[in-house]
Amino acid sequence: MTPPLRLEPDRVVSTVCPYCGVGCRVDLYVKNERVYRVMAHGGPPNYGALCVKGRFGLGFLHHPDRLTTPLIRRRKGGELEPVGWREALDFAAERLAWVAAKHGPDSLYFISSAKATNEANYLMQKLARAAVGTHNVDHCARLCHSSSTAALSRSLGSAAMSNTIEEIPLSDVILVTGSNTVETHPVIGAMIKKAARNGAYLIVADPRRVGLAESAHLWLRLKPGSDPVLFGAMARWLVESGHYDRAFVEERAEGFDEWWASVREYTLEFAESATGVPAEKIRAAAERYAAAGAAAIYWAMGITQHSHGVANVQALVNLAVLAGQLGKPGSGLNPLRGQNNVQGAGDMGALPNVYPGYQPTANAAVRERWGRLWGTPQPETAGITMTEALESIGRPGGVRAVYLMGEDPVTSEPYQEHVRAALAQLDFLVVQDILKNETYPYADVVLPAASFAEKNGTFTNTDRRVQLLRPVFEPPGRARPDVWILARMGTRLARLLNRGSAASWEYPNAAAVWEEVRRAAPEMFGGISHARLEHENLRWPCASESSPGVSVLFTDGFATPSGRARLLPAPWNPPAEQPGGEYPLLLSTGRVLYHWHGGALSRRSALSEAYPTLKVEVNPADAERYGVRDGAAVWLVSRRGRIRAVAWVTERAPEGVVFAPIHFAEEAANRLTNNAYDPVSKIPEYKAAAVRLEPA
Ligand SMILES: Nc1nc2c(c(=O)[nH]1)N[C@H]1C(S)=C(S)[C@@H](COP(=O)(O)OP(=O)(O)OC[C@H]3O[C@@H](n4cnc5c(=O)[nH]c(N)nc54)[C@H](O)[C@@H]3O)O[C@H]1N2
Ligand SMILES: Nc1nc2c(c(=O)[nH]1)N[C@H]1C(S)=C(S)[C@@H](COP(=O)(O)OP(=O)(O)OC[C@H]3O[C@@H](n4cnc5c(=O)[nH]c(N)nc54)[C@H](O)[C@@H]3O)O[C@H]1N2
Ligand code: SF4
Ligand SMILES: [Mo]
Repeated sequence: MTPPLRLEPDRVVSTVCPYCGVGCRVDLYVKNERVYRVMAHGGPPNYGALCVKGRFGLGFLHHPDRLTTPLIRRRKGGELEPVGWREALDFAAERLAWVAAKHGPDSLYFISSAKATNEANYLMQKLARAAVGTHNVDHCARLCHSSSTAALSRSLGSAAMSNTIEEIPLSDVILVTGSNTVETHPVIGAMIKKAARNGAYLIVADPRRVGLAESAHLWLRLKPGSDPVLFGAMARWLVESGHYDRAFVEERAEGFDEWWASVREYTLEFAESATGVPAEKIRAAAERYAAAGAAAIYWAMGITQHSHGVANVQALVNLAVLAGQLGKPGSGLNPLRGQNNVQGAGDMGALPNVYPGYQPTANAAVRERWGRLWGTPQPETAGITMTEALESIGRPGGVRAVYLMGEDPVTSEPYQEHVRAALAQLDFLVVQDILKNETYPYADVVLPAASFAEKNGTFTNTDRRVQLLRPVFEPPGRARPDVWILARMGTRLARLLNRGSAASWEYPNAAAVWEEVRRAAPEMFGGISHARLEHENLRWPCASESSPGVSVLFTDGFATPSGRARLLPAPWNPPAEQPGGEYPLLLSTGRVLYHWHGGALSRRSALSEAYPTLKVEVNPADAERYGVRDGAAVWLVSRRGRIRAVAWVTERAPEGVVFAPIHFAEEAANRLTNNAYDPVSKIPEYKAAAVRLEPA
């Protein structure tokens, strides 16, 4: 029950929304130890705005499914039973150490969390690298922007958004592609719509008629998976017609000849046939984009989540470089980061190939430096990605034990049945979460964590803004902050595996962890302290206490070894599974405004009443072809499984494509999806599987 709004709060605490990467500042109004109202705090990054999730989505804090006590399963097949912290931590550490001793450190895998703080992510990768001695650590960015990271890092040397939220009004042209911004980054979506009303030219490239397509001056309804041709043809046309930024390319880029050879075929006519977008619109989009004083590209999962996701991002990078749309306010490349702290989890080195601050694990001098810092030698063997780890379970030399923090692979990884089979084969699984999610039943140890509202620490939003959390409540029952748990696990594993000193795991609080991050990655974080964050807004890179941090990236050079941007071919390949025969439709999966991923958080809040059932978008022509009525129950069937949903017959979906939201664990979209991966980024192909539609 929501008490009346005029209620006098016991206290109002200002903190950060736990849902998306916009990182809105929120004021939580508390009465009788419950949040009864959420208001925007004012100021950046959200300037008074909030979406429904920030406002009405925090009910999970008080939900009966909160984990409140540690649990252990003494024997496979036995029950989970409540125990004290000491017993749970000893039990987990002894078994992890036993697997590491018997099968080697690389038989362990550490899944960190983009929902957890920077400090917790730092400790998770330290647990893997220092206490155990493996680079086997990753987080959900693998399923998300790994394709962006791969392409941006090799071409520009840095993978973060090059512009900031404040620069949205400075762009003359905004190109949004593969991002349903209005529903997934709603506050940024509203800012883009406002910019379009105030004179910016808005181009949207998306197969679906998503919210932003309605506000666009130009909507390019491309066929799913045809992005390299669309953006390759735009870039090719700019060069052919002389509209590209020749001076920029000559002074600041390299690789032109090889790239040019790779787009030979991509004439406007060819692009029209491959993408379904009229040549005239492609030409207009290219010319508008290149002619703008400042033009920014925003993208998300429609670009990255393909078995050729890296090529998709590369095509955007090439376009920006050829048009010279980089390194100026309002002009740049902007991967919209999804989770509240996915930027931070990467920054903290919760990735198999980099230490905190993106220092490469492949570099011996870097490894030596970290070895000195932590007082324990660093592994030379490269780490594997989270998706590779999952595929390796049950195979010779594969992963045998997993430490999982704040991630729900049963709902979020592709091809659910094979994920369940893999988890069931593990020797040992630790689940550290705030709630009973879908993966929890597979756990051998459950460690109850404190939520964002019950701990200290920092989140880094999509435009590199590091923000301080403030505790609103005590954690429920015996739940403890992730940092508290990981530090104790570190002490135990370091001792059992005889790696480094237990003293290096003594942290009185989250701020002490952050101080270690500052010392370890000074160019990025040296100037940022918890104390400064109390009253200042800071972005990385921020090297000194007197610096306010950097907003626009690449103003005077790229972060590549040569300082130049690298143009690279972006080959076009179709999705791994093509519609046809028994499975004539293409399934695209994704999000709606009201819900969050597998629903662990949002479906335990008032949002459940606002959006209670799974609806799949079906184009009217397909509805007629397969005998499906609007509002009727249907089956979606792929080679890997089937789910039941309600049909929403709508022009939002293009003909031949059905769109299913991922938020309903009991009818999980990932029962249908294909475990095909991009060869470089190892991202799953969530945006293309072959399915059929049946009336239920
Ligand atoms: N409400 C809500 N918001 C969220 C989340 C959530 O669960 N719920 N999750 C957060 C996270 S972690 C993330 S990563 C972001 C994701 O944010 P988005 O990427 O905006 O979310 P999706 O629903 O996956 O949308 C993908 C978009 O790509 C389009 N698309 C599909 N296939 C193609 C293609 O082949 N080419 C192109 N160009 N476009 C295509 C789809 O039509 C859709 O508009 O959202 C974040 N925000
Ligand atoms: N078919 C399909 N599948 C997809 C996608 C898609 O578009 N289509 N998108 C992919 C993408 S982009 C992403 S990011 C993933 C997301 O997939 P997940 O990261 O697995 O999804 P979440 O529901 O956000 O799970 C986070 C877990 O963290 C827990 N949690 C929340 N706060 C805390 C905390 O402070 N501490 C701890 N320890 N736990 C906490 C929650 O209870 C929840 O169990 O899904 C991927 N899966
Ligand atoms: S836009 Fe994102 S950060 Fe802001 S209130 Fe909504 S979910 Fe929270
Ligand atoms: Mo994501």
